[in-house]
Amino acid sequence: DDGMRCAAVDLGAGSGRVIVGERRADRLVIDEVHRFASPMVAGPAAGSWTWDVDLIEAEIRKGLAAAEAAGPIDGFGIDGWAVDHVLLDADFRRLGPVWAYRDHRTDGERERVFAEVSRAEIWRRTGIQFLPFNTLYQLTALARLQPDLLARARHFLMVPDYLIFRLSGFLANEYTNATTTQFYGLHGDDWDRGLLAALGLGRLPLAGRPVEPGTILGTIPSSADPARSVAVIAVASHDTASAVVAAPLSSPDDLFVSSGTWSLMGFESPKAFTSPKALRLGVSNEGGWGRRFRVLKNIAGMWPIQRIRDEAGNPSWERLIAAAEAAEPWRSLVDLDDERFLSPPSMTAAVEAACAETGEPRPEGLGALARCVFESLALSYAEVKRALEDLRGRPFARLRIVGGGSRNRFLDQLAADACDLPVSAGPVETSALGNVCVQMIALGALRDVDEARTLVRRSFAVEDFEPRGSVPDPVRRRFRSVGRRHPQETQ
Ligand code: LFR
Repeated sequence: DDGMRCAAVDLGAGSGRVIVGERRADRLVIDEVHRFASPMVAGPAAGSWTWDVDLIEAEIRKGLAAAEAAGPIDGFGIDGWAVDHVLLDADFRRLGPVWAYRDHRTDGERERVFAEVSRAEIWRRTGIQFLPFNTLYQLTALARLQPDLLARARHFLMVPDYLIFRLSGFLANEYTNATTTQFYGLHGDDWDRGLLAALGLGRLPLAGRPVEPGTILGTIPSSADPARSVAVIAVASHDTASAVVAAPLSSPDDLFVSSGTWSLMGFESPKAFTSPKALRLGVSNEGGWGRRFRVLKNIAGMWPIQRIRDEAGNPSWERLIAAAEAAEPWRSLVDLDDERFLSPPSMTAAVEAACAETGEPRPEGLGALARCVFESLALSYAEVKRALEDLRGRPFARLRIVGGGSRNRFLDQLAADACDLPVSAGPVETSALGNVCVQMIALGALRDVDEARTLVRRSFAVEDFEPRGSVPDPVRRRFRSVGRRHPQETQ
């Protein structure tokens, strides 16, 4: 299987890339053949956000052509951010815009749903964290606001499923992404049609049971050489699921953070945690490759600092991080997981307002603002680490930070300090790597995820950070008191 080449499309909320992964002897070599911006686009109403999926599709086509121009490819797969979906009519035409999960339509929707079906019941059935924008609430909002669209829908697809359909004609829902909808039933291991029916969504046009990651959907002719065929593979199409496939986890005591727009902190487990305690701690049991659950929590991630950077006129990351390093430590703290930071008109103003409300000093200047955000993020990591340890009843021994955010060495060190754990940072392109690995498993070039991780470990260096033990207890206490953490815990 030496020389097998797979093209991985990895879609982040903001940018996408097409990467070719090639097996060369005992190494995996990757080549980024195309990268493009795919920002959220202002939608028809105020505070409304959508995705330009036509642009994303066109960029993917360019990327695949570039991949094939560099040599024949054996397979391709698409992974991307979760939760957002596409509805198609009987003629396979898209119905309405593709709403982005930060759109304000779902504000308050969760609470309206709980009046029909309780949180405890939804939790028992799905084991999924109550994010305000889960597909479930997007669909109940749609049923309320634009019932005609739902009535005309004949196909329901998640965004990566939709793009696979556009590129190949194969229609399928993939399992890992399906679990993020919050209407995938943990117990029946299939869509939870009963839950949907109880919420007036009984006619949502779901195809059969979602396919497993690693399913070869079929083949299409290569655009470079029509005599060759390319396998179209349903990978672990949720980007976080793909990232975890390729995260170089080497012990059950490894804790991961998949660091991108969001920071997803968690661990792998053969069983889901669905106790009332798990509900109280606000964790999620997302589906992973080979039915290994990703027991994790969404933490704000890089989004707030990306927004602040934009609002400051896009200084380089180097300058921004250097300014943060030069600012006074532990001066202003905010709870970035407060939902006010999901989609505010100005992130800078939102941080300043939060500081004013909790009596934290106002961060003066970009360095202080960035430091406040990085330190608050690291302290969130520490809180979630504690919650996950409490849940599984065992401490973690190492934190593995993977994904684009792992390049931020300042934050890696803060994470080590706040979590009091050694940190290994990297690889950066883990989602694309996991995408490639699942393709290679499907095509028989890799045995399983364990072999994939061994290959990743051999092929990509990681950087280690030791904790310096420098987070004073009063800082941790202050952080807990500024946080109106996990609002669902109080309901
Ligand atoms: C990360 C991610 C998270 C999901 C969020 C919204 O890119 O996929 O796992 O909670 O985006 O889809």
